[in-house]
Amino acid sequence: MNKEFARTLVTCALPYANGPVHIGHLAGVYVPADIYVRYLRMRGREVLYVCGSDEHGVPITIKARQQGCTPQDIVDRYHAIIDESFKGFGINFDIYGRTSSKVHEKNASEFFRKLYDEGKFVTRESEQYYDPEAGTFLADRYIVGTCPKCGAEGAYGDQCEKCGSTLSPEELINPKSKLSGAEPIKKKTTHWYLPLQDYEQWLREWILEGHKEWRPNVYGQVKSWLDGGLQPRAVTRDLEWGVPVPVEGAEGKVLYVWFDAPIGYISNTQELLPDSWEKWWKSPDTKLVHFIGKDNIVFHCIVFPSMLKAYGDGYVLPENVPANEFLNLEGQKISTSRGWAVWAHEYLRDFPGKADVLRYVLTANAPETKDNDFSWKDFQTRNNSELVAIFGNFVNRAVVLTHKYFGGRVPEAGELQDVDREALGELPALRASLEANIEGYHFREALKDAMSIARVGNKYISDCEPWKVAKEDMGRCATILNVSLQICASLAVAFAPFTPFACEKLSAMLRISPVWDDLARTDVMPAGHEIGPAELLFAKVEDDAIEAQMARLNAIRAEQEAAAAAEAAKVVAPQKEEVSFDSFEAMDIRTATVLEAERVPKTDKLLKLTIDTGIDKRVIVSGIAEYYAPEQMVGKQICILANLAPRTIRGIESKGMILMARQGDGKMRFITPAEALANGAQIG
Ligand code: B3M
Ligand code: ZN
Repeated sequence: MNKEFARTLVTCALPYANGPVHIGHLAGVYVPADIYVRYLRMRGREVLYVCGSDEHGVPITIKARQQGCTPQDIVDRYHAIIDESFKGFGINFDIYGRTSSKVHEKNASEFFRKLYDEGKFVTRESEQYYDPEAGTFLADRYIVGTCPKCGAEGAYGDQCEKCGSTLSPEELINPKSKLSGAEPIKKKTTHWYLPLQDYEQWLREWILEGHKEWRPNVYGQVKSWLDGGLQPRAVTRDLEWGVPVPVEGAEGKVLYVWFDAPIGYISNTQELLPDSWEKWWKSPDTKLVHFIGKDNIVFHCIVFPSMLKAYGDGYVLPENVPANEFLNLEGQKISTSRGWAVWAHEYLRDFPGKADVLRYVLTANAPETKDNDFSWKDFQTRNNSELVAIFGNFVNRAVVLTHKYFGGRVPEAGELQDVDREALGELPALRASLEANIEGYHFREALKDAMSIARVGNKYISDCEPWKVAKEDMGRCATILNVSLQICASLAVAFAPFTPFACEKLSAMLRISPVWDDLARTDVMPAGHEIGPAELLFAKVEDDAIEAQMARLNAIRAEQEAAAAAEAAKVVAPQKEEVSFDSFEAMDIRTATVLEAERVPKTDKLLKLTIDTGIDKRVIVSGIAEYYAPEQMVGKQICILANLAPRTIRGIESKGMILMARQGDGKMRFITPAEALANGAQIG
């Protein structure tokens, strides 16, 4: 567990190239991985940082069909967008490859072939849905129908997006092929399966016994999969888009995307280092760490390791899989189909020069142990009252005052006082804590440690007030600024994994090229060293920027609510129990006209209506004030149940009832004859 490794191989989940990446992806996978890698590099460790686009799978083929282009067009477009976004956030992989590459096709194909040749798969025949018109098997996603759980139309064969239920295509009511609209039929097909149950015991020993230090959410998910008993898992699909199954008689079949995608980590390494990739994948001295989101745990902790185990040949297994939970947006689950997301590339467009701010906020709120929420208000607050008001403000004061009093040269420190020693004395423990937290994958806590250093500095300079001291004791002022500048230098190191752009700027401003071991040192800034002009590290985020983001989200929310209301309106109450004709006949239903209407005092819902029933003039108290104002009722012809037993409501005797129609969302309207009739006309 505490083995010393010679090198670290860090992989990030390969994003599907069927859409841009959003803050959920950044917070869950890429920002934490990047912090980790930057930290290791600063510590001089040998690191390889591998990612790439996942360019196979059914959703890509669906998107291509929707847009009338080829799957290749789709992946080309999104691969470029995603690649660009990562760079914009300073996430610079050693390679950002693609699973549609030649190297990958060959590698994944050979991987399958070796397992196939060695008899590591079992085959199974099963019945699967087939589109007789399109002449092709249908992936679950290609079958739509009515959800058996909630009745929503357009549920997919694997999931209903309305109620979130996991489904199988067999459960759908009125299943239809998305390709042709035809009713799918069942047809026999054969696939290859990896018998995961054969690896169960080994997985138990390796993870449940050997990796108790893994995050509880990861360990717990693995345990519950293992306790539930593993099943053979299909590794091929009837589909045209993907890596062809390299076996005779497998025409029209490709490798299942979750079989080929993790092999993509290896392929991308090969692409980058054709001659030395094995050092990264086959040496026991390599520490492999997979950064992923929680929905990928089973694939990285059970399926891929079993594949590697089956393959043999000394492949390394992950030393840790620090999977994160999910990030919500303004209290709602992120949903790409509904547009409920903050897209990485749009953020970079809307907040130029503020990549660090999002990195900071996503780390401060990282969903490390539970789902967490991103809100624009919190984003603004964290920027303005933490990055700007603490970190930025401290650095700015130290640099500006050094220019003001000492011509931009680091002043010599005199004898240190308690307050100086205390401030500097806090740094080593914070450094140690920061290091332990990053090495233990607790990035949120690590960021707090970095921020604590900024707080120490900010408090120190506020307490010492060098701008006042300068009036009477320049020597003391020099000491204070010397100490402040040393803390600034520590900040340039401590924050570098988290906010790399600001730290580059800070180092350039201080004219230093700090290394990790400069963190917490007190002599990084030697007396006489000339610093550059002051520049702001962070700028305030103004209200209008936040309002613009909220306006976009509010519009989506309003659209969702309108759609939900329209759906609710359509819900029809089930038919009531049968009644006899006599019971119906017993009801005296008639036309009548409203003569006067007024609110019943101290109620929200009740109107007192005086009506002409043709038989008499009478009062009916009705609960329609929510829907009609009194003046809207006067003069209207309505229908009433005339012989309902009288009731006293709020001291008013009500004789009869007004007939109202009520739809699924509760909206009510009174019933009026198609053309005016005499009052008292009988209905029935
Ligand atoms: N393409 C990402 C996802 O589930 C998936 C990861 C593959 S990693 C080998 O969103
Ligand atoms: Zn449903």
